[in-house]
Amino acid sequence: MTQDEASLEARLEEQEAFDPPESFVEQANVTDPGIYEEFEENWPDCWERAADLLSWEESYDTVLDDSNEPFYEWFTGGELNASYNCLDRHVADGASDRTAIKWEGEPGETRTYTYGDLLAEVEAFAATLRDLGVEEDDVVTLYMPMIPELPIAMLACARIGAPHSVVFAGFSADALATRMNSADSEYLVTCDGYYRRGDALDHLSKANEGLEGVDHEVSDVVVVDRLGDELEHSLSENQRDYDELVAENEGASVEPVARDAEDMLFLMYTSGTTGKPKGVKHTTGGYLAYAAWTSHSVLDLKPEDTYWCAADIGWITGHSYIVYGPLALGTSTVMYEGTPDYPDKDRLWEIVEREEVDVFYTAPTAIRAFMKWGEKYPEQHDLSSLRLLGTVGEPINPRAWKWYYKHIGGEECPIVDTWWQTETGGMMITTLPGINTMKPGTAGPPLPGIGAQVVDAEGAEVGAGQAGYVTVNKPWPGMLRTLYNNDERFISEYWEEYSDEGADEWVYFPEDGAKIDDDGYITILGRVDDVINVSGHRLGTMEIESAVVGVEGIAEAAVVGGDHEVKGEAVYVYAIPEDGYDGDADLEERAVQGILDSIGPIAKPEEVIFTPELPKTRSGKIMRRLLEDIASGNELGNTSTLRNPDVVDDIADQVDSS
Ligand code: 6R9
Repeated sequence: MTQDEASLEARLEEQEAFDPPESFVEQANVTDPGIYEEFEENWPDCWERAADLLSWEESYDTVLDDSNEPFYEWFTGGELNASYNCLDRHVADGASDRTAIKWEGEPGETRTYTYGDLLAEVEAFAATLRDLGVEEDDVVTLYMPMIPELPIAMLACARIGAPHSVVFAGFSADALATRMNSADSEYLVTCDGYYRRGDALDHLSKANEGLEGVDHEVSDVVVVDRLGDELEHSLSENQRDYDELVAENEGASVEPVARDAEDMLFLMYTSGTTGKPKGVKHTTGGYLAYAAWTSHSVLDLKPEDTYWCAADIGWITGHSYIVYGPLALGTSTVMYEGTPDYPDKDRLWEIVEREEVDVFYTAPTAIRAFMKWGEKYPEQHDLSSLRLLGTVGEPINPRAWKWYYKHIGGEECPIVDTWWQTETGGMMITTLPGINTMKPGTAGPPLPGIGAQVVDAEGAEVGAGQAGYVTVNKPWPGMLRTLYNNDERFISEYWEEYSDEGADEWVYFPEDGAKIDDDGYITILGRVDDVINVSGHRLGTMEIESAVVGVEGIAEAAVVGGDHEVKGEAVYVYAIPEDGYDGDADLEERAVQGILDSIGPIAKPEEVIFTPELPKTRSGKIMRRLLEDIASGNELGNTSTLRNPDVVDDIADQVDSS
């Protein structure tokens, strides 16, 4: 490092606030700081600004209907179709030849779908779904990796008014079955396999195994042939080849079905406090308007941009910010199938350079991995096409923020640190890149019109510098409407905690801890429930615990998150063997396998620690906090109030990091 570079590095390390570069502000979609006040004064009608980004088949009568709180309804009386908004209207505007999706397979092949191509294939697949018997409001499950047929299938479902439920391809067969059962879904679209770090992975066998656990009849299953001859697979009687079906319907014209604004667009399962995943319901009007609005105002997307959100469509980030938001705005969106380190650790930067990506959105866990690999990888590439960077999924530490700012953004791109959730549909707390000063490690103020606050246990706002909990005291268009078939759980999970008794004010509780500063910037501290965040993926510890306890030979288990340099948090399992299984050499392997079978490799534990007892309070509660500290290698506080303080040292001795 030269002396100049060293002093630059030192300056960067100390700098606590960064203003967006002039060159960015000059071209930004939203630059008037008055927008905060405007939304405040004009609430809820301010949300017409979001709705105006869409084309409505029938215009709405009411912006917000709050007659049945907390079952809010948005843009009621309005009718629209999401696939029309993402495709037809751009084609009608003369953008037929503009790239809609630029896909890159891990082995390096690419496919470009223009808006015209995408519309044609979506119509052909929509016709196929109809041939298979899919009707409006039938839930279609899509168990697919990052291949173009996934967004095609999503948009085809949207076109005919059939809600989709995408199940992340990394989830296990059991997880697929649980979600299909919960949603009574009779239709499945899947594929033969996909590539991961050079290997062809078999996906169809997993899908088939999952189907065995489905408790109702499943109609024809559509299988995309991703791997060709790479992996032999045979289709059973009710399985149909995607390419053949689409070829049969080539040139089909399928009118987009006019959906009520409040009709379900999709379901997305996510983890919560209990062992059962929750089916989050999102709607056609509010969700799409919100995804488009935040893509416009926060990601600053423009139709001529090439934009890349390096997430998986199997999670909400991919739904809102690979598919619906960018396509609603007519932007070109990049999709990449594989891992960032294959064939080498510069894969993403190679794509950014080649595709001249303008806006790039990823997770802090990825940034920490890039940092660990070193700046020599981005340095091999010209990243000057980038204009804006974003992060999502977990808190980003200032050091990773600054690394991203300097080595990826070349100190010329603002960074938006966007806090939101599956349930919120889109971004909620973040700076607006054309307006606000950025503070590394701090997401920023709530977006205009968003009533996010930091409160204490009683619901009173905390003062600057103090920690508390995030709440949201006003509804917003992208919010979940309910949990599928479970209005009661919707209320108990999200509203009961902070809403008044007999509620004349309803307050949404996202279960995140946070603090707030003098400028009203919110720093998210992480989940306060039994959810852990592994590499930006949300996992329920209770789900993992029930998988472990289901293993023969395990009597009791506690699962917690421990700090991890790259993943943010990692899974630690503490388990008590049943009598007679103590010292069983296979027990650990079976415990791990139990987790892989019930959830998938994302939940694979860092360590399984066997112990004759778990540390418990005198009232018999497992001391999870203590187990977290042990896993994280933290100093352990006073343990004398435990019923069984002796077990603590035994356990701590076994854990690698302590
Ligand atoms: C979009 C998404 C939601 C949880 C959320 C919070 C954490 C998300 C964050 C963040 C700090 C950010 N989270 N963004 N924490 N800073 N910018 O990730 O949805 O999978 O439902 O997870 O992720 O804890 O509650 P989801």
